[in-house]
Amino acid sequence: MKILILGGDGYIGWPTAMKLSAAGHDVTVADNYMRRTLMREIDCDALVDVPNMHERVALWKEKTGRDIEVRIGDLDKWDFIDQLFADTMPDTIIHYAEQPSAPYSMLDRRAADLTLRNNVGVTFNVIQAMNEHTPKAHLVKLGTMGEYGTPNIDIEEGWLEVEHKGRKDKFLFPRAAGSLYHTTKVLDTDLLWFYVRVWGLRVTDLMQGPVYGLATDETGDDDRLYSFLNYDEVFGTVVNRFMVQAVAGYPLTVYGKGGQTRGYLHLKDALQCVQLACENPAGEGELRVLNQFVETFSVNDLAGHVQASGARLGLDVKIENLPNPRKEMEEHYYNPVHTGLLDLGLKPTKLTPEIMDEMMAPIIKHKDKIVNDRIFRGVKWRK
Ligand code: USQ
Repeated sequence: MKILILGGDGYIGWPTAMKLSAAGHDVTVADNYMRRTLMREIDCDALVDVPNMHERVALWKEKTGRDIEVRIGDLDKWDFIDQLFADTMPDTIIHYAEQPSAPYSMLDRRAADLTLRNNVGVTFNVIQAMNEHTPKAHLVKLGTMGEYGTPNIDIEEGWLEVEHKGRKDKFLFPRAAGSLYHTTKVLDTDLLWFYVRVWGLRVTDLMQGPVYGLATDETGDDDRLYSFLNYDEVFGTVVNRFMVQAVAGYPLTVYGKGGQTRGYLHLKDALQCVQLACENPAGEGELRVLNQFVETFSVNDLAGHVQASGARLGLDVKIENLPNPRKEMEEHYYNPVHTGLLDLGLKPTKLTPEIMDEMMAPIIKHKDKIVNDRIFRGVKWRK
């Protein structure tokens, strides 16, 4: 397939490009380096240096002999995306091109504005570009489990059948996002659902939980091919942060009571899921929603797993409960369905002690680069 990856420089974007290229697909990546720009602005950095896109594809070519095409530009600008679609005419579009951080979206008015406009604006442009150039193509859009929030009932896979006053109908599962970032993903889903109904687009919305890990089948232990490993509060997600904190001797930053429960997955599984979605497309006029995670943990469970791994590796890991800077439930019911991707063939990687210890290795190797001051800054949801 001809696959266009929007946001191909990101934490999941670049590993996806390598995975699909290795599987024999013809891959083009587009990115405007927004994550790098924002990281510089807020003074944080990935733990392992990340070469730019042109350097990355050159390394990939040297390693595998395969070509990946790179386009640098802003997908929120119609001229750029219009030309990109006209030149590449993709069969499948993977859309990751969004500001991905919940804390960043809550930082200040300007960051909120950028998140809202970029995320919804790019999704709108993708829909328009598909309609203009590739109306039969399949869009694989990265959503988030955070669109559902933490309701006191089981979370279904995208849709809910409702019986009301003796009649039945099916609706998108109620959404109650916990940050502006998560809310932009709800808005994306609504835009997509509208154009699926009206224009008959084919769309898969992947409701992904927090991802962890760095090495994939394609990187092996070649540091130069690694993605961004962020451990700062804004761009780092909780498991990656806890592992870096453990290595740095910084007490694990559990927010509030630590009963917050989410569905997690390894980066390798995120790639499997995206590949399965691409290779088994949604039908014409279908918005297929898949819940993308393999197991649920509370923050306390995760802190326990990282502490245990630290003990096996000779690190004395402490845990600290900090006042929660976010507004979220710290004890709640959480039982989301996640059978769609398993039915498509997902082989889950569980967070076993072996996987945990294996993920700590590159962090220990780059320990000297950890800057403790970047770990916690307390971005509050409400000032
Ligand atoms: N948490 C802590 N301590 C920390 C960091 C986080 O207790 O040092 C807690 C948070 O309060 C939250 C949970 O861990 O309850 C997960 O936080 P996170 O920062 O790992 O994830 P989140 O901000 O929700 O966002 C991440 C990705 C986002 C993706 C989302 C999936 O950045 O792109 O959409 O995970 S989900 O969480 O299911 O909405």
